[in-house]
Amino acid sequence: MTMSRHFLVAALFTCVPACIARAEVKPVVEHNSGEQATAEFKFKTVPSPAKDDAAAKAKFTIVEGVKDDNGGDVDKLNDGKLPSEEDQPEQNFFFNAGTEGGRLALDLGSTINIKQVNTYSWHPNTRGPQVYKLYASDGAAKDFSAAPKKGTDPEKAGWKLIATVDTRPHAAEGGGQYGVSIADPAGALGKYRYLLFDISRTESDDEFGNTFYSEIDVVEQK
Ligand SMILES: [Ca+2]
Ligand SMILES: [Ca+2]
Repeated sequence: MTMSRHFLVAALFTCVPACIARAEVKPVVEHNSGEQATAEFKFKTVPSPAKDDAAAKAKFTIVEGVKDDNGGDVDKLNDGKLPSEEDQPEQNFFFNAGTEGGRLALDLGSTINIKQVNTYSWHPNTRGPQVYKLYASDGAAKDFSAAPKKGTDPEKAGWKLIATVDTRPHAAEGGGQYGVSIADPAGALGKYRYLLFDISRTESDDEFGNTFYSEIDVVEQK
C-alpha cells in the first residue's frame, strides 16, 4: 500500500466513527447592524430574548475564568433584561480584559427536554461576535464533573458536545448585535439538566476580545 492510500484508509477509519458520534447541531446565526440593532433584539428567525424561559430561574456559575468588573455579574445572562445601546457594559456579562475567555455552567435544577439554547450579544466592534462550544449533560455519568476546569475535556467528564458557535465575519471587526439559536430541526436537543459554555475571546490583538453577552435563553420543549 502506498503512503497516500494508507493515509486515506486511516483517515476514513478515524473520521467515520467520529462523524457518527459527534452529530453536532448547526447553529442559526443572525446579525443586526446599524439601525436594525435595537433594544428589542429582533431577528428574522432567531427568537427575541425571553423573560420566562427555562434559564430564568436557573443558576449560572463561572467554572473557569474571571469576570470583568466593568460588566455585570452572571445574573445578567438570565435576568430577561437587555442593553438599550450597543456599548452598555453593565447590562452584559463578559470575561476580564486580557484573558482568553472562560467557562460558564448553567444548572437548570432538574432535567428538562431542551428545544433551543439561544444566546445574544451586542457591541460596536470585536466584542460583538460569539465564539463558544456548548456542552450538555444530565449528570448521570459516573465520571460526571459539574465544573470541568480548563484542561479537562468536557466530553471525558460526562458532557456531550452539542454545538460549536463562531459568528466572526471573515473580513470585518464584526460589530453589531448577534442572535444565535441552537436547535435541532429534527426535534428537541435532548433531556439535560446542565449546560456548559466553553467561551473563547474573539481576538487577541488587544485586551478587548471578550464578547458582551446580553442574555442566554433555554427553551423547553413542551
Ligand atoms: Ca431569558
Ligand atoms: Ca440580560
